[in-house]
Amino acid sequence: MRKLFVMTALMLAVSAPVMAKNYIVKMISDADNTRYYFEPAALTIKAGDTVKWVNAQEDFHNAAATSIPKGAEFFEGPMLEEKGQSWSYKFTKSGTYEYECQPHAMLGMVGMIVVDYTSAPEDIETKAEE
Ligand SMILES: [Cu+2]
Repeated sequence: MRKLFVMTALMLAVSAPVMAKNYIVKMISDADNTRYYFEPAALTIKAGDTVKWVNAQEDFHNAAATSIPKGAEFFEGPMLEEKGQSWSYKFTKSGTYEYECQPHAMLGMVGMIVVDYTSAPEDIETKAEE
């Protein structure tokens, strides 16, 4: 009986679906110090997880991919203009994603999401300049 219980528990553990997680990245404006940044700027997640970018102040921000794992999608979130507005993206392909806030990229507002593992250099696709 005990053996059966252990076997059943093992089977349940193997077949239980892995719960996808949700992460939040804040978009922060510190205009007094001319600092615009994502918090956290770097995040490691798993394939199937979702990242939600939240505008922390009344300012313009978005999140647009600049380099992605080959075969993934160059995501480009809409411009968020009000405090509390957010945009979510579900990462399904493993590898390294780099992104920027387009209005503040020149001020260093960039971020990185690593999904499962860091991409090898030859597996990264960089967005062509527009
Ligand atoms: Cu910004």
